[in-house]
Amino acid sequence: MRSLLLVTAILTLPFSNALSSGLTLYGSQGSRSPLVNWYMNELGVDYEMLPPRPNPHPFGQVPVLTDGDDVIFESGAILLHIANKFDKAFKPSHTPWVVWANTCLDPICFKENERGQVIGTSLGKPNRKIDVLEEMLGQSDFLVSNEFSVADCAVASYLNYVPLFNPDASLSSIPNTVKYMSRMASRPAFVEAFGEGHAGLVQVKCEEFLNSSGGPAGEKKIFGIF
Ligand SMILES: N[C@@H](CCC(=O)N[C@@H](CS)C(=O)NCC(=O)O)C(=O)O
Repeated sequence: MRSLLLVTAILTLPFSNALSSGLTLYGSQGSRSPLVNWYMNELGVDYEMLPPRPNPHPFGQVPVLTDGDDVIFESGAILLHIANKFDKAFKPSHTPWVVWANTCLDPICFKENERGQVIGTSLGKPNRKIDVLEEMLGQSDFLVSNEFSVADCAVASYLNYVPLFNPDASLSSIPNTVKYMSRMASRPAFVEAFGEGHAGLVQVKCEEFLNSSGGPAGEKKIFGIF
């Protein structure tokens, strides 16, 4: 009887490891919080997910993460907190990409009006930084040391929002970046975080961009299976 009670107690324990990790993420799939979900899914970190509001962000925004009593806001800061705490492969050379995504790539990907609404994108138009990124992604599948890292979570998340917010944008001038976007969107942890709709749209748009990029015909044909 005693052991039955013990087994019952164990089986009814809250198996949401979220309770044991002490991490709570506030956000929703329509916001930029999924970039944090993506990274935590990749690492297998458990967390509790709560809706965007009410939340403890000082400006009421999302994403915001609580770790015990600590409140961490700004998506890049959240990624770096998770990296420091849980990612055994985290390296100093990943940090600049996370900061770059928030400070430099964000305004390239999203042109906003004074009310913060996205009204366009500069991605796909001539840009010195994107040209460098395009060249790098022609030589490596990932941003740092040819291994998936938090750097990719930060950068690819922003890139992959572009087709969602700007359905008319053309990225056919940056095929290596487009292939990278597609590779990242095919990762199961990405699909789980952003949702099948978002991931599927990225794939469809990437295929369109590559088919109109004017690259060699053979390259167009193999898209989708690289
Ligand atoms: N730089 C911030 C931006 C946060 C942000 O703009 N969040 C949006 C959703 S993606 C938001 O909460 N908007 C509602 C508001 O500003 O009240 C970050 O990277 O976390």
